Amino acid sequence: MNAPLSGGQAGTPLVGIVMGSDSDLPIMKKAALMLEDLEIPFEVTIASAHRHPELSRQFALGAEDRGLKVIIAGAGAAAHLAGVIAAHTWLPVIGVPLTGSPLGGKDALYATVQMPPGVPVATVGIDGARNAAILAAQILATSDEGIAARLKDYKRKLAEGVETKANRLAEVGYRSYRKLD
Ligand code: RP5
Repeated sequence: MNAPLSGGQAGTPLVGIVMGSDSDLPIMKKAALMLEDLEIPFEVTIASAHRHPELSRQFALGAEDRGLKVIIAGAGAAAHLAGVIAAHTWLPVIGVPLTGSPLGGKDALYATVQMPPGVPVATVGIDGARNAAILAAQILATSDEGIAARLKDYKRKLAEGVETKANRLAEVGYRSYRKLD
């Protein structure tokens, strides 16, 4: 039993994005878009630690053979997906706790981050799908000069954005300043 996979960039996927439900896609899509920007091939699918544990297990067990180097797993509520994936592979797993439940994501945060010793999940902030993609890229960049160069460029643009805002604030003053998009 294999999860049907949807791809991103051309080439063998290096990052696997998996989420607990299609209702997670609006947030998890941000990870996919970030990986696209960084030109990193990835796959995307849905599994569920509770509703379809076998599919989640098979996704994790096959990840290494599919060529994945990092897995990003997002889920909301009692979010055990990232932990279950981490239990079935030695590949680094980045967990994305998601909002949407009546507890607003704190439940997912605790469920994702608080793993037992020996089975870590590198957990980003609530709804931090974009950061998960950047962290995945940083892991890949330790052995890929092209990804490292694109990451450096991304970080340079972030810094330029701060300077642009600081210069504009100095120019127009805090009373007239309007937030930039
Ligand atoms: C979690 O339950 C999913 O990751 C999702 O965040 C939440 C709700 O799922 P749906 O009822 O929308 O399918 O397992």
